[in-house]
Amino acid sequence: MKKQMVTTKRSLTLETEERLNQQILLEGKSSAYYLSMASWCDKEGYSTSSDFLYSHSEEERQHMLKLFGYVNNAGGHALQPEITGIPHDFKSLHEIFELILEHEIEVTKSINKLVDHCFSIKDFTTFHFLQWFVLEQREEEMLARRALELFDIIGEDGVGLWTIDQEIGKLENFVQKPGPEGNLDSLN
Ligand code: OFO
Repeated sequence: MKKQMVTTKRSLTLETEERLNQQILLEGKSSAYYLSMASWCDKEGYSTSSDFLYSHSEEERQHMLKLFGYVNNAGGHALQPEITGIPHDFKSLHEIFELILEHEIEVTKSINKLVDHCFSIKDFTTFHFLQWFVLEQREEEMLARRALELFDIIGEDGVGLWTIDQEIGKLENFVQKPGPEGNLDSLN
């Protein structure tokens, strides 16, 4: 078989590659987590929340693929993550959004650590690439907080839960997303 010529010269350090692969794992987990939540909502009849979470799961997969593209284009190797330990059962719709907010806060911390690492080693290319994720996390946390506010404002009694489910479908209208190629203009 013909041997491929691969240059090992690159700016991306092995440590940064490893950290980016850890972030890939986290984004993959987010996608699987939200898929599991979407399925639970579907089964329980929260159809709007279910649609919202199916599409959110897909969005997380796109976040993961954005990192795949960056790592491989920088001369590294993006690794398909092994994802285990995703729960399938949840107590309530309210619990789901509590868990989403907690999870997104963890993702924000992870992105911040990654950005801090890149800054400390003067890897400004990766630092710049990650700014899209920094802004995205602000939106992700806001979305989960808005969802939880619906429970406080509307209340769960009577048709409350049904109304909350409907309103969750409108949440995407509140947030502006960074552009697909990391264009940050829409957020400024
Ligand atoms: Fe990828 O933003 Fe949520 O996790």
